[in-house]
Amino acid sequence: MSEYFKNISKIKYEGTSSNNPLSFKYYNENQTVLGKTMKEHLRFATCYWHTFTWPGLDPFGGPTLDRPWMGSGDPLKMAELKLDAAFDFFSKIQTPFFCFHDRDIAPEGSTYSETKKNLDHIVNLIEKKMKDTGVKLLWGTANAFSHKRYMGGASTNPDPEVFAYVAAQVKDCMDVTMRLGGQNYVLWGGREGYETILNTNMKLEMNNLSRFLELVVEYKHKIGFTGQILLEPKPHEPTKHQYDFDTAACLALIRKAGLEKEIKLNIEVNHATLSGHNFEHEIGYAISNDALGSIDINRGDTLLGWDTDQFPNNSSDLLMAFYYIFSNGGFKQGGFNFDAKIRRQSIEPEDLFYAHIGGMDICAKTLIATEKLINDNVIPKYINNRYSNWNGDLGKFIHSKDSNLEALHQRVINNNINPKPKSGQQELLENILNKYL
Ligand code: XLS
Ligand code: NI
Ligand code: NI
Repeated sequence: MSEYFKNISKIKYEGTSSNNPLSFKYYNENQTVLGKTMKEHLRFATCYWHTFTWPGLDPFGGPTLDRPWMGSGDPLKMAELKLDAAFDFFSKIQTPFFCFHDRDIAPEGSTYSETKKNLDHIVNLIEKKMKDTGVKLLWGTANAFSHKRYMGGASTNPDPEVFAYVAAQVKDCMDVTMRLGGQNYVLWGGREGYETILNTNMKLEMNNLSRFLELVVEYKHKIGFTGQILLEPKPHEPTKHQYDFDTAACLALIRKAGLEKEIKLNIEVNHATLSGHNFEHEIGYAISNDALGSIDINRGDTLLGWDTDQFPNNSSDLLMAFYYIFSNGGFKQGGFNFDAKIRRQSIEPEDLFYAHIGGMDICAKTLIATEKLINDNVIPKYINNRYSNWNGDLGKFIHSKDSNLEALHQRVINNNINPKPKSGQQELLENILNKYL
């Protein structure tokens, strides 16, 4: 037990009639939905960075979150204190998983070897905590963006020494992720992009990024890591242009490296919206290309143009994405990571609980609605009907070896083809969907 969360006990399901703010209203981990328990379907993870490492800074103001492990003591002792608080939190909120960056859990030292020593020290303690609490690791990742050595990018840096440095860091982080039984390893570019084309060799940078992906996959096989390797799209922030802009751009990078069988995607709600898409578009695009690996569940703010990383709180933002995910079998190795942070005025320990409770409840509520939507079979009925002619003669002919532009030209003339437009029925479908929200 940690001192910090000592006044809060394990959060229980109490249903919608409860007025206890420290209880779940919808998330009932053992409730069966679509043939599995909520816990098995949702595979929630708490993230270490926003929840335990972010001190409440914004570009105009310093830290607002007064946490015992953010004091000025010995950094390694502080990391131990943070670890106690984190595992106490995981056990009380009951997300079965957690996620981390190497630098969230252990501080950098003055040399690479010292940094590695710090990491190993903390990982030994994490291993024990995981054993004692049963909390598992959804994924690990390397922070290759905070330190100034990465200001010009990591694998896309103009300096090959930075490439070598991030390669070393990712090797260690993959080792640690594997040792802790991580089910995925995530690569988020951070600064794998550029600020101005005036100083940038784009072709070289993109080739280097491709080489980096190759090295990661090669190492995965070398050590026998059985988790998924995931790339996380984000259009900008911190850099102006990022090579991993959205799902489509990431798939182009992965295919350029010939790694489409090896790398899948970790899709984040707020990154989807920043790239000018909505979450369901990014999910649908990934699933249509067999590339969905896991999700970072959060939300942005339609009035703010940056990554606000708020906790999700609205079923209508999530329903169609959930529908896509769960009508395609849900996650096996992936899960729902709360890559989300409380607002900087939410300074009490309880605020961290309210945030996660709200996020878990809205996902549970949406999952229940998704079950009904899937079982009622309304959407496939409309979609199948809309595309049904593709099962007919002409549809089959178009995909056959005998078809070509001339043959199709001939058919239009011979069969007097004259397509009649049909309604897309969008408003009707929106009204139907409303019944499920
Ligand atoms: C930042 C990203 C980051 C990744 C992990 O915007 O979402 O948190 O998920 O590096
Ligand atoms: Ni984000
Ligand atoms: Ni993320």
